[in-house]
Amino acid sequence: MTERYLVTSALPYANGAIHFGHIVGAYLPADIFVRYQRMVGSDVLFICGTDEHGVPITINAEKAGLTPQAFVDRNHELIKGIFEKIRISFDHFSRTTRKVHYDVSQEFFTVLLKQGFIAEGSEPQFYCPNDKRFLADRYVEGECPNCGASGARGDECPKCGSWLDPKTLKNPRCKLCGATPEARETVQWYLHLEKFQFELEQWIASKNERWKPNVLRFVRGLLAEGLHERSISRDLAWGVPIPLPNAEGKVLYVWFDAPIGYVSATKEWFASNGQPERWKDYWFETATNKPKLIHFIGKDNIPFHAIVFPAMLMGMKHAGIPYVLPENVPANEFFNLEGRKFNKSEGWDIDLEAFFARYSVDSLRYALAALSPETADSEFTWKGFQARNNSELADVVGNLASRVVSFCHAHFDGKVPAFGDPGAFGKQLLDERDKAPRLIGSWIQRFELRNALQEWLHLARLTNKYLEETQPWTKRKTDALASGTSLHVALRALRTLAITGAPFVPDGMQRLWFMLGQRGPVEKQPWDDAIVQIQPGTRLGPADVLFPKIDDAVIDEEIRLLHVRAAAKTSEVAARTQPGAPASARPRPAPDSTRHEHEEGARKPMESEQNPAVAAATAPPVSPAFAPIKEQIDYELFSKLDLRVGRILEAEVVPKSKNLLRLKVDIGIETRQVLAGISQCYAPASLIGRQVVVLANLQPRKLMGLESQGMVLAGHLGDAAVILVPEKEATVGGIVK
Ligand code: B3M
Ligand code: ZN
Repeated sequence: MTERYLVTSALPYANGAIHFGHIVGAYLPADIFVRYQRMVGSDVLFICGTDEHGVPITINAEKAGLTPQAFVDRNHELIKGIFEKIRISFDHFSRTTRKVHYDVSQEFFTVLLKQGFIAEGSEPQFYCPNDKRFLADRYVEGECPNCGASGARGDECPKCGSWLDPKTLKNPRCKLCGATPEARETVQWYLHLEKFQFELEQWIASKNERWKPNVLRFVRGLLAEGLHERSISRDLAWGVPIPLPNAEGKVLYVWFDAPIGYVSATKEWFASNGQPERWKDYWFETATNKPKLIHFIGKDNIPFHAIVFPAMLMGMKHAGIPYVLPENVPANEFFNLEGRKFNKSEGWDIDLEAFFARYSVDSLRYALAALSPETADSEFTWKGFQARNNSELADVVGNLASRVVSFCHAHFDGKVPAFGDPGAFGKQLLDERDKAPRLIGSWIQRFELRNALQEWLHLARLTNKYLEETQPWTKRKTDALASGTSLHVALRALRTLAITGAPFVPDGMQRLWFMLGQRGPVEKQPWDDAIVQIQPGTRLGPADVLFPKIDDAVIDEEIRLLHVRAAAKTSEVAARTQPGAPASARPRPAPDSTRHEHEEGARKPMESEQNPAVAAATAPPVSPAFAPIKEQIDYELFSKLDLRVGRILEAEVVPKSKNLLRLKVDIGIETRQVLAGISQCYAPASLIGRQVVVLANLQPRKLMGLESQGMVLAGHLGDAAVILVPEKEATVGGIVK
């Protein structure tokens, strides 16, 4: 039976560019899953769009000097462009500012209100007397009642990830002006989640085993705490208006309307295809129609996709509208960049334009899928990216393909050679090849892309091993049939690799497909045809380099640039927060431009960085730009310093430290272990071989349990440290004076 799937990826906020963390969380895994489903012949629809409401958007639009609409228009295009580049194959990519979305959202509200799942209430909310407005969500900031971190917002704490009730914030401040807000009574509408507690528990219990353990754990935790009503309206001008006469100036909370975006986008898609009723095939569950709804998201979106939205859908069902509940919510964990969270405002990110100018989409898709944070947080490292590309894609798969195909061109007339006796190893390889599509497919079906790729790579590795053993290159002169048979077996395996690799690395696999003399789009091949034989005599396409290698120097430069950019941002922020800096150079007292709670740096932001206006008013004078000159010393005292030119031999991060590197430095006369607080500016590997200046007669000191035998001289770039190096290569061990 053909399965019917509606696959969604979290609607990205139209609030700026997206980064690898989002891609690996909600978009790439969904795309791979969908491409696979298309190849197995499922009836699958892949839906997404931009989430265009909410306070972060109004705040950032204001900051950019744009209307919210102009701001989201721009970001919608930006985000859409990125998805196209990464070849995310949505069937439809919509927006939550379309009319159809307003209509569907208001319908949900009206139905749930009628059913008594939404009710009106009134409660005190923060109101800023200066700005004369209610402070919804992120317009108010304070300390988190759970973890104590500062910078918690009215709705969420970026530090511990908890879902907050603004009333519980400690020391609340207005995000706009820094004033202490007061509580004022205001009318709101509440979604009574507690009415779904039992139904949700039953439903979640039925998901045992089939859901990822990390998601189940999270959802069970929320259910165990007990659900209660949540306000789903806000006093704002931007959003879907509450469709009631007494609701002037009130809009739906963004998290109420956003998931409805999946429904409205589906509706819009079919309406634009002249089939206005067909959206129901994907959203309504009946005796004869059982669509499977799958939400791909990052872990910070779990409560909304596994509790709130299912509750809303249940409420619609109670009204006789047979919405289907999610079949699965395969949420991924967080994805970091070189040990820190992606954070654009801290310069800790990767410019996508620049990235795609240099590297292929395939290498990115492959590396991200292979590193995907399926069960635990994981990270993108430049070296890891290079290793995946060079030693897996290029060496194992690309090289195999070009070796085999070029040899056939050179010695078998550019055709698939005849097939003789493959021998025991050949039989084993063909056997494994026959099993591979099913194995790879079942991993994808279980959302385990890393395992799927391992299986794929395993087939390529085995093929390489087989060629090493059978040596068609040397056998050609003595036994042409045996040589041809080995190549033939390898070509069969390559054909299987092309089809089963297509959901992951679509461009490379299309080129491989043509290299193998096959026609048409590889993604249109039925998955099961991955084991169809390749016909002897088939004319092969020209040999091609499928996956170019990436040089060490290129990667070292990326690492260096990342650190330089981050340090520059740090010093920019530091400079702007100096009391002497012109007011125009200071950041406006508005929030950062990051889209996601978890993007904010691991580092606790300085008070002055979060809200300079507050810092300037309340903090004691901050350190001036230049420290005063210290007391004079005579030459004799200076000459007591033993400064020498050294060369770094080894460098590694000191585990658990904030910014320490353990260096081994050759200072001519001996080798020293020196600890230096410079890891914010340097990747350890980029330091090896570089010259530094070492204070060699400083008393040894223990840091983090390790002895530091001297000091490496450094200057500062904002908060970070940069090493001082001789202008030209100097003699190692030479005295500095
Ligand atoms: N826009 C949050 C996010 O991008 C939110 C998702 C909505 S999904 C309905 O992580
Ligand atoms: Zn204010």
